[in-house]
Amino acid sequence: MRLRSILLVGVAMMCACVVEANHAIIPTPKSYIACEGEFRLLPSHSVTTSSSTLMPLASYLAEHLNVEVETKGDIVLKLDTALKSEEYRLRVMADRVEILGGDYGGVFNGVATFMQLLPADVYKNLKLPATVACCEVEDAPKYKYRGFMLDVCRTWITKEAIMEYVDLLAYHKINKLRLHLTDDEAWRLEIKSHPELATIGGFRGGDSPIWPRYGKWTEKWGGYYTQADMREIIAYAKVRNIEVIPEIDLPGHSLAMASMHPEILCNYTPNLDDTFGYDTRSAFCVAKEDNYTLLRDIIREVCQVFDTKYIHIGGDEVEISQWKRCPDCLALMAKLGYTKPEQLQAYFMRRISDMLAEYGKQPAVWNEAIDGGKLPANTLVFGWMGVKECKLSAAKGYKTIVMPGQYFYFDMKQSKREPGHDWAAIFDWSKTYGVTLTSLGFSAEEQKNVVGFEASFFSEAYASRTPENADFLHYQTFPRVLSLAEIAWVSSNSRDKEVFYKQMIEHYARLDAMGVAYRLMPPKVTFENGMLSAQSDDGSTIYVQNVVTNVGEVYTKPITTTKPERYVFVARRGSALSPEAAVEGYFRTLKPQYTLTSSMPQHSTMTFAKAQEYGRLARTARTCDVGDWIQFTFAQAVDCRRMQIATGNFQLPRFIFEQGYAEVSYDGKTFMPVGDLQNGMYIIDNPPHPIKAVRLVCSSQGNGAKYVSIQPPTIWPRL
Ligand code: TNX
Repeated sequence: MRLRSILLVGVAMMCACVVEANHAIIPTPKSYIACEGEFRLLPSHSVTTSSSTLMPLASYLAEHLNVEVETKGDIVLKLDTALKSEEYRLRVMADRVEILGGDYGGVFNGVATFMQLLPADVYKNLKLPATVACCEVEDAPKYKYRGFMLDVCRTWITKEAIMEYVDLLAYHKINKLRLHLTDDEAWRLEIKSHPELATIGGFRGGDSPIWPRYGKWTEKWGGYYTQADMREIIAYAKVRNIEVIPEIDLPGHSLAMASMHPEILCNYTPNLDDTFGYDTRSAFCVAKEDNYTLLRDIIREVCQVFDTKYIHIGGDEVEISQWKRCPDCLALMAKLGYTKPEQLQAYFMRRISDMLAEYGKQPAVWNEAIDGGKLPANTLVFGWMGVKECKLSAAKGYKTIVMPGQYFYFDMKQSKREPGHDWAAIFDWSKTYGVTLTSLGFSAEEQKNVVGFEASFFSEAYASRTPENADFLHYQTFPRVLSLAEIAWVSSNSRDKEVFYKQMIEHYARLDAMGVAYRLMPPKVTFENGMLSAQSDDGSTIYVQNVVTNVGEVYTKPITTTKPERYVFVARRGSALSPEAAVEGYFRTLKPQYTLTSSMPQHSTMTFAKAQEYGRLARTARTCDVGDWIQFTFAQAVDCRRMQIATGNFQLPRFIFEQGYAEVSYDGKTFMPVGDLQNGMYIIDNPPHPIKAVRLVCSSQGNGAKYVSIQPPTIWPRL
C-alpha cells in the first residue's frame, strides 16, 4: 500500500500531475489529481470486468458510453479488497481507464465519477469520440446512509417515474431510496393475502371508499405496485447502488386502511354528524388482537419482497386521542400498568418489531416512536421533527438518520412565494448545504450514532400539479439534492457556499442532459436612476414580461421606465426555471376592508372576524354540502388587476370545496358566475369593473374533513 502510494506520487511527478480542486464533480471527491494527456473514448473501446458481480455494472456503464462489454477491454472494472466498502480509485490514462472499488458500491461510485468527467451528453446520448483528461481520483463517502424518501401515497408515482428518479439519485451517489408506501391517502403495495389493500386502497375518489384529496377531485385516481413491479424497482436500483427501503406507516396515518377495514379502529362510536358519516379516524386500535394477525400477514410479505436489513414501520403523528376514548385500549393500559397512552405506541411498535425479527429484519421508525418507551436496541430512528429530536435519539443510543424538516424536507417552499409547505422552514439548496453535525450542536458521542442524512419529498402538493410530468418533483428537489449528496459524502466540515454554487452551475450542464427541470436562482433585479435591470450568473436566459401590456420577450438590456413594478422576470435554461423576480412593488397586495359571510356556521375560535383582519384563515364548524357558499363583500368596490379567493390551504388542497364555482358582483346585488374552482380556489384576472363581492358556491357534498378553511382574499393592485 505504502509502496504503491509512493510510486503513484512518483508517476504523478513524472507526468506532471497536479492536484486540482475538481471538475465540478458532485459530490466532491476526496482527491482529484490531474495528469498530463487525455483518454479518447472511441466506439472501438469496450468495458470489461472479470468479476461476475460487476457484470451488471459493466453493462450499465457501457450503455452510457455507447460502447460494448467485452472480455478484453480498455475500461476496466475491478474489486479490490484493500479498499473499504464504497471506496474507489479511478485512474484515467491515455490508453485505458481503471476503476477499482472495495465492493460493488465502491466500483459504482467510481463509475459515477467517471461519467461526470465525460461530456454531459453521457446522460443523454454520448457522441464518440469523447475525451477525458487523464487523472487519478481517490474517494470514499463520509456517511454510509445517503438517502432520499419519496411519498408515493399523496401522489401516485408510477414505476417508470420512480426508476427515472432512481437514475438521478444514483448519478449523485445517493445510495438509499425510501418509499413511503402507505398513508391516509393510499395503500400502494400489493399484499397477496389481502389483495384489496392495493386494488381498492391504491385508488381514491369515484367509488373508492378513500376520499379524493390533494387533487384529481372528479376522477378515481391512483395506482399500486404489484410485488413483481416492486422487485423490478429493487433490482433496477440495486444495479445503481441504491437500496430500496419500504415504509409501512403504522399505527397512525392509516386512514386508507381504515376506509377498507373499519374493524381496525378503536371500539367507540364517533360523532360523524359534521362529515356526512365519513369516519376520519386513522389509527389502528392497539388492543385488538386481530389487528396483529392482519399486520403479521402484511409484514411477512413485505419482508419477502424487500431484501433490506431495515423495514420502516412509521410511528409518526399518531392520533392518540382515539386510544384515550377506547375502552379496550384503556383496559390494555391498565393491564400493562401504563400511565400514559404514548406507552401504547411503544408497545405497538415493539410487537411489530418482534414480527420483523422473526423474518430477520430490523425496525426503522420516525422519531416520535421512541417517546413512549424503549424500542429494540437495533432500531434505526429517523429524526424529522427537529434537530433536538435527532440528538435525543442519538443520545439514547439509537442509530439515527438526520433529516429535520427545516433542512431536509424538499417539499418545503424555496422562497416565500413559491409552492410547497412552510411548516418547517422556507429554504433553498444553500441551507441544506450548510449542515454539519457539529454546527447543529451534536456532541461527539451523539455523532457516533448518526448513520447519515436523508431528504424527503412529501407529495401533498404534487397531485394538483400534473404529476404526469416530473417537473414539480424536479423543481422541488433539484438542486437541493446536490446539497444533500455533497454533505452526506464529503468528510470536510468546511463549507463555502460561493465555491459550491460555482460548482453547481458547472454541474447544471449535466442536469440539463439528464432532463432535470431544476430550480434556478431568481435573477437579481435592480432599479436605479430610472433603469430596470436583471442579471443572472448561471448561463440562463432571462425573460421579461410587462404585466400591463402582456408583452413578453427575452431580456437583453436594461429597461428605461418610471413603472418598474410592471415588469416581472424569470430565468430559464433547458427545462430549468427560476421563480419570478421583480421589484417589491410588483408583489404588493391590497387589504381592503370586507365582510365574510357563509351558509355554514363558523368555527368557535377560528372565526370569520379573524380572517377579516387578514393574515389568518377562518374555519367553518362543519364540512360543506351542495349549495353551501362563502361570500366576501367589500366595503368599497375594489379595483385590482387580480384577485384570488380560496378555500382550504393554498399549497395543500384540503379542507376545500372540492368542486364548485365562483360568482362575481360589481354592484353587490347581482352575481354572475365566472368559472369553476381549481383546487378550491378561483382567480379573477383583470376584472372589467371594481369588484363589490365574490361568492364561492360548493357543488359537491363533503370534503373528507370536518370543516372548510377560508383564506383571506389576495388582491393585487392595478399597476
Ligand atoms: C409531516 S414527516 C409528516 C407527513 C407530511 C409532511 C409534510 C412525517 C413523519 N409526517 O405526513 O406529509 O409533514 O411536510
